[in-house]
Amino acid sequence: MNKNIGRWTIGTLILGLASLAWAQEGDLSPALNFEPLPYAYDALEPYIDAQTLEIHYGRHHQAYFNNLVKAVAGTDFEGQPLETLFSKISQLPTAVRNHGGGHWNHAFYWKSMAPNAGGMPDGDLMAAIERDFGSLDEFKKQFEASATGQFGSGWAWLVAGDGGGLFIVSTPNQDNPLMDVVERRGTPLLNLDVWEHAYYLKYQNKRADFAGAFWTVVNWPEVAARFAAATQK
Ligand code: MN3
Repeated sequence: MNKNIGRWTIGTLILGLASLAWAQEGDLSPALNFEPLPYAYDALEPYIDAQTLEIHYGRHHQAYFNNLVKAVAGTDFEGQPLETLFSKISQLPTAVRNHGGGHWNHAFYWKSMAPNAGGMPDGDLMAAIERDFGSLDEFKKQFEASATGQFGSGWAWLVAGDGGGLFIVSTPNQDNPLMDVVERRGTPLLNLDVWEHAYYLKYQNKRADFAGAFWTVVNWPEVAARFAAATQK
């Protein structure tokens, strides 16, 4: 075979495969994007061990995402933003609620944490926390109580209501405060996964220890940006 033709054929094949891979990702709704984890698996050590994070992101979150893609494929819901679906989730199939929530909640959770984070919020967010909970310590206490008190699997949330007032809720399974099935809806600012898969390898049954140590990795600048966006609506 002519060497140049050989090179050309291999080059075309590689380009073809690359564009095929791109097309498969690009064909998904923009709302359905499985984003890379924003840090390395060991980046949240010692709070979250690398093995837990790898399994949590690579298997649990990936499975919610894959199942969500299957659940909406070929339906009217395909291509609609998840936030729109959540606002009428009581009328949609359970698979969309469970896997849509599962995907959205985890994507939000990864960004709620950061390496070398923690510390304290400041500015308008801190002022709102002090206004609505009395102090940062009291807020933390109530948030941890919500995380610990959620029976079975679920999430704890800090939420901004319509008027910008802050409140704490917990939700079962993969529900979230954007869904029309929760008692009190609002804009999520911060969430903590209290499914056992989030902590069991390191903390076993000690969910309270896991919730208490959460503050060492909370990405307060991200929470503040969410709060600013929520109050500008
Ligand atoms: Mn989880």
